[in-house]
Amino acid sequence: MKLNRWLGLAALAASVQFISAADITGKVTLNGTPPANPPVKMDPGCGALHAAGAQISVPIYKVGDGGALADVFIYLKDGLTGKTFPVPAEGVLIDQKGCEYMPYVSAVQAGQKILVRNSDPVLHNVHPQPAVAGNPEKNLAQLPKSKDLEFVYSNPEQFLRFKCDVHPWMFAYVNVNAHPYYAVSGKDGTFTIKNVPKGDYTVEAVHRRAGKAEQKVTVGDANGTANFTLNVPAAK
Ligand SMILES: [Cu+2]
Repeated sequence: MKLNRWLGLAALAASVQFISAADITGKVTLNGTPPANPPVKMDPGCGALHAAGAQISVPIYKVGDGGALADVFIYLKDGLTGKTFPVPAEGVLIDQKGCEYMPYVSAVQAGQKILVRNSDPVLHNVHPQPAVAGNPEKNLAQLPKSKDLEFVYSNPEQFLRFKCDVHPWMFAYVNVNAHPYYAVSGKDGTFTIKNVPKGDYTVEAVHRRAGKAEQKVTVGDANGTANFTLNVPAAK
């Protein structure tokens, strides 16, 4: 009886500790001047979906005021070993609009649905090209305004590339993460990783071209902070 009660209290304490959580917030800044994003020359069908004379480019570097860097994937690199997490039932949506993938960079939990929509009046061909073994490559035509396509990846993979075989400028990158503690930086470079359990972590920030950086963060009762500076790589 005594033992049972003790076990009960221990379990309660463990779950309380796990429930007790705070956010990790921060900002990513780019150091240096990045190369210009490559301009896109759309075909007439896609071009007609944009204002006349609109300048469209592949958004490799999205840099805001003071070097604020968007589309950086930030996640807890370690500190969660041995823990498992439920997969959200709701999927993450990528829309094809004006012959661009929106958003360009996103993130899901491994096993979570990625929904790809075609809001355009033209045919797209959705072609994910995973690089991690066990994540299947697919290649599916999608008629205008047809049903959303669904993709699921079981294995973590950063910047898993989706391309369109009809429109060679169309790319999207999805970060498939092992657990729910991640974020993608916004236009102002900021991010929030929500409800992180108390603990000591390594937080890593990764950009497709500007590389990565990491730092140690402790999450207690108060929110943790992690600001990152990434560097424009030296020209080759
Ligand atoms: Cu397309």
